[in-house]
Amino acid sequence: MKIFHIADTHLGFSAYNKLDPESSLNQREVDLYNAFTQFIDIAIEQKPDLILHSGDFFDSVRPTNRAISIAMDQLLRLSKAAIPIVIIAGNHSTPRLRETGSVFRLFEHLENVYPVYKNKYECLAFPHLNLDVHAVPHCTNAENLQNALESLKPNTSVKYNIAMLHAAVVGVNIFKSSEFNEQEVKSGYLKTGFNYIALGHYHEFVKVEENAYYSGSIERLNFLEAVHKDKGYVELEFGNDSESGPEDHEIFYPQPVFRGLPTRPMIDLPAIDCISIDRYEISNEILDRLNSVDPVNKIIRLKVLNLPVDIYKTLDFNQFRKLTSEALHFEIKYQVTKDSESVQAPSIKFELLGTEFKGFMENEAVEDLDKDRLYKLGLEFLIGEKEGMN
Ligand SMILES: [Mn+2]
Repeated sequence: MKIFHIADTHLGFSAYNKLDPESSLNQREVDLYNAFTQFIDIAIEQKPDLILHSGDFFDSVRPTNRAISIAMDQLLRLSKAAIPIVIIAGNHSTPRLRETGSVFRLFEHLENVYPVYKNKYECLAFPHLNLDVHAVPHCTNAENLQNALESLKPNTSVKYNIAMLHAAVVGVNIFKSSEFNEQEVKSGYLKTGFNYIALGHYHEFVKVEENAYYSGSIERLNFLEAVHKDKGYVELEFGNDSESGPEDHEIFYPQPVFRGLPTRPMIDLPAIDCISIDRYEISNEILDRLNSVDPVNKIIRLKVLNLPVDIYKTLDFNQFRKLTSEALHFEIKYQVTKDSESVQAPSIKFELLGTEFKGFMENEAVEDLDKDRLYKLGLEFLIGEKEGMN
């Protein structure tokens, strides 16, 4: 028996300005569709007995029509190939209000597609595999989550028990991603009685317990993920000795094999700390860094720290841009300093929103934009105040 575990496909995610030349859609949006479609291609070819999707199927609670239609197309392919897939809701796909409804309801109409999204634990039986899937979706409140976790118990009358969970597991190691509505689960709930626990939420393939793994996301969604080696899915092999029951031997933990999917390169160049170099060499240092990579179709960032404001004003931004014009996305993050003190030092006390924003704008380096106008527009958006207009 072969099982695939995937998670955090974030369909509908988009970023940066470049468009895909073929479809004229946002290139990153297309990248994620492509990665997901490639996974489905592999599944159709290899015919696993079951696919587990551990949440954040879509990037948002209200996916676009396009994201929904691509998802439906791909799930239909699995459905027609009679490959069952269980999908649990993650924090990116759980509406906070019941009235919002869930897009996962649509999936209930597809044969072999089992969405779990109702704020509670559900057990799905696959008798032909002698297997139960115990699924805990993202829950909208702590009480529902607690109830769901307490229902999470292996069924001793089947041979295999698999649990699914979309959460930040907190134990010896902490697998959080610092999102607003992530739910934390103590590692004690990852019980040893399950043959496998398919986790979602943390975007890197990682072992959490002997029987519990995050499969990670299928693309790098921000620069924190630039260091992640590979993106893909997990393949599990359960052997074919379906005659003996679970009480006959010790619990079996399959050895997961990580399978990479092709992703777009994301490079966070080594940061330049201007404190450690001659101030008149800063521009050359930046150029050296930019020349050290082939930028074509890549996502690249460079951080320049402790940059004196007078040097910042002399930098040739056009030259930097030219060097990286073939990148899918390129950004330099400048941390500018005045009078030898960093202006981005964190302040502990928070002022009124307008005051905070003013301070932020004063210290933020703005390239090629009318800073004054940007400040006024920002203020208008943030607090509806039109400064300087009577
Ligand atoms: Mn996610």
